[in-house]
Amino acid sequence: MASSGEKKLFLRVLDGQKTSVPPIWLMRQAGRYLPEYREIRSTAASFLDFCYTPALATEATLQPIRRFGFDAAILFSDILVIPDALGQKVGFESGEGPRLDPIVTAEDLGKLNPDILNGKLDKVFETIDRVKGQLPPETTFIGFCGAPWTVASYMIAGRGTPDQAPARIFAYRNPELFAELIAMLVEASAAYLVRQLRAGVEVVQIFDSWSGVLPVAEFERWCLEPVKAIVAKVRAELPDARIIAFPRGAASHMIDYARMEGLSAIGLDTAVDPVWAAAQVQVSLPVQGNLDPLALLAGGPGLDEGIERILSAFGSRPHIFNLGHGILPETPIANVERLLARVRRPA
Ligand code: 1CP
Repeated sequence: MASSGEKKLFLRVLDGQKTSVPPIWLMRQAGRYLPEYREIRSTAASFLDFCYTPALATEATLQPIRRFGFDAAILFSDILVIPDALGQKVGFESGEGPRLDPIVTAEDLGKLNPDILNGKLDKVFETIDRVKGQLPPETTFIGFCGAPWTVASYMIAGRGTPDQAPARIFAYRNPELFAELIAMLVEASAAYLVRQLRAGVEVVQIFDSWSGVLPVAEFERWCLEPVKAIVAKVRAELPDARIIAFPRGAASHMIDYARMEGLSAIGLDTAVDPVWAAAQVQVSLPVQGNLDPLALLAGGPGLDEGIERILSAFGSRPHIFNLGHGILPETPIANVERLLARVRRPA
């Protein structure tokens, strides 16, 4: 790591420092809005093959850094490599998203192999090793996993859905079985994040992309408690681990997430009012977010106003600039350039 005098901008903010210009990266910053990604993507038979080919995953991780010089690179992979490594059948239909053999019965669950470090993810760790050697010295390296509820919701439904209804119904009807699945994912995710950190990522983000669909009791049981358990397990092994949590759509429950022990930053989704968040989230916890991906896609004055609102709300606290959810494939490159120029303009 760089000596303290030259600690990376992103890490300074995660360690609680307020900086005059916030570090910036974008969720899903590698991907289809980049022509250079589309070009290499077409060389792999399937999306999972792409993720498990270190040369390709390394290149996809580095592409947005080369083009834009973001302050952080995020490992190119997917949250669904966990079910894949557990032994569930996972595939991606081009243009339509993931398809998994759904978990329906106790027997389906019993067939999974809870040992996540069984070799299946070795190519991911090899990618981390390769990227680490090629990142510019000022760029921070982020690893990630999906939160147990979010990953479980795909494991039960077998695909993306508008509101994760299949997993919600399953959890109401079979709470004990669902709790077993969540417990398995807590263990697997903690082991996976520790292994990523040991391989060379400097920060991990836990994506709870579907935390916003649950009522409060279920939110506490299936989102908050499992993520708390992961954070505690990772920190028990690696006390200095830096961990960002992103509870998308959690609305005011976001505060419960933000108060959990051991987080380094909280990711805010598009709908969170930055002024409200600046007042509610303890100043000691850095915040990350939360420009509307559609404002970035649209460009123009709407984009400029959105950027200014966020910069001004978080101007006096540690802040990492990001979107409130992933960048959309139709986003013009010029708008990303404009965003960077505005965020990084001299104060
Ligand atoms: O066609 C393609 O190239 C595949 C599209 C794609 C990409 C580029 C998928 C399929 N996954 C990814 C990469 C990815 N996914 C990254 C790494 C790159 C980066 O951020 O730059 C990350 C962090 C993810 C995480 C991910 N996958 C999440 C959590 C974040 C979020 O956006 O909410 C989720 C929910 C997934 C599942 C998934 N994988 C892919 C798709 C299309 C989906 C969504 C499925 C759905 O709900 O319909």
